[in-house]
Amino acid sequence: KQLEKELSQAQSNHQFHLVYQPQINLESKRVIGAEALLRWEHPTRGLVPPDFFIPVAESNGSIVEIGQWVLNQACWQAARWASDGSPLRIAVNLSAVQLRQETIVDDILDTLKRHKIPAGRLELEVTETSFMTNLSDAVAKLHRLHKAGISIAVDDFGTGYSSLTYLKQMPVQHLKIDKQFIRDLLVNEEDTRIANTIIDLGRSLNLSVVAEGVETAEQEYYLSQRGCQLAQGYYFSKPLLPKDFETFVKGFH
Ligand code: G
Ligand code: G
Ligand code: MN
Ligand code: NA
Repeated sequence: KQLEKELSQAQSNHQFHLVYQPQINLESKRVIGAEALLRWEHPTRGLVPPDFFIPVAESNGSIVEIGQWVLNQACWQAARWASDGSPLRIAVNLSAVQLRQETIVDDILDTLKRHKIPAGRLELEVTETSFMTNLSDAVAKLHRLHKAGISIAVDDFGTGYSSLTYLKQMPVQHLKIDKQFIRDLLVNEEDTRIANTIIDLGRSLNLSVVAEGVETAEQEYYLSQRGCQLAQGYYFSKPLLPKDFETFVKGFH
């Protein structure tokens, strides 16, 4: 309850900020974009992890407003980077609760327009659970977003109630292999097989595959040899403040 009250004031008290984790193309070894991740700097508790406060925001509905702030902030940042000569793709996490909002598609398209961001520059990360509550509604909304040029990624792929039916109906372009399968990729044979299967599924459905949580050169090498095109993780960089992200992009090759 106390946390809920503090969360409701976090936005007006300017306690939120975004960090950006580079996404790397494993073939070209270039930074192709960034995932925007929300951080809550609490005056006394310090940095509150999103895994802790996002579920609270989802259950009381405040994620709708917070999510709109995130999208707006990420688009503002993307516009700045574009005007500085680095037009990067920005991936933003979209909660299932946000996707259920009636005005969500218009809200997203308005935000892009306001910041003059081409729709192709935005990627939305949704989880498999987002499809479950109302499949036809989710399909319709994602189709509208996709038609506008926005790309859709399935986040944490393999951890939810994955059904290949969803993949068939959804206008999805990217699968993100959850970091739990990458952690022991080269140690646990089951994880190796699961990662291989997701990479092969991506290839056969013509979806690009992003490995999350890549922490070692060996993991990067394996994934790149196995045909996984994109990766993010501490091996390349942790999520960074905008200034540090810019420095990272300049120095990465
Ligand atoms: O940044 P970190 O890896 O600690 O994020 C933990 C979880 O919080 C991840 O599942 C991530 O998707 C989620 N998360 C981070 N930022 C956002 C956000 O802006 N919106 C939503 N809905 N989830 C987020
Ligand atoms: O669920 P989602 O993929 O949106 O969340 C990404 C989360 O993973 C963020 O909280 C981010 O800080 C974290 N993360 C990013 N790279 C790594 C990594 O290499 N290892 C681990 N353990 N976590 C990571
Ligand atoms: Mn994500
Ligand atoms: Na994930």
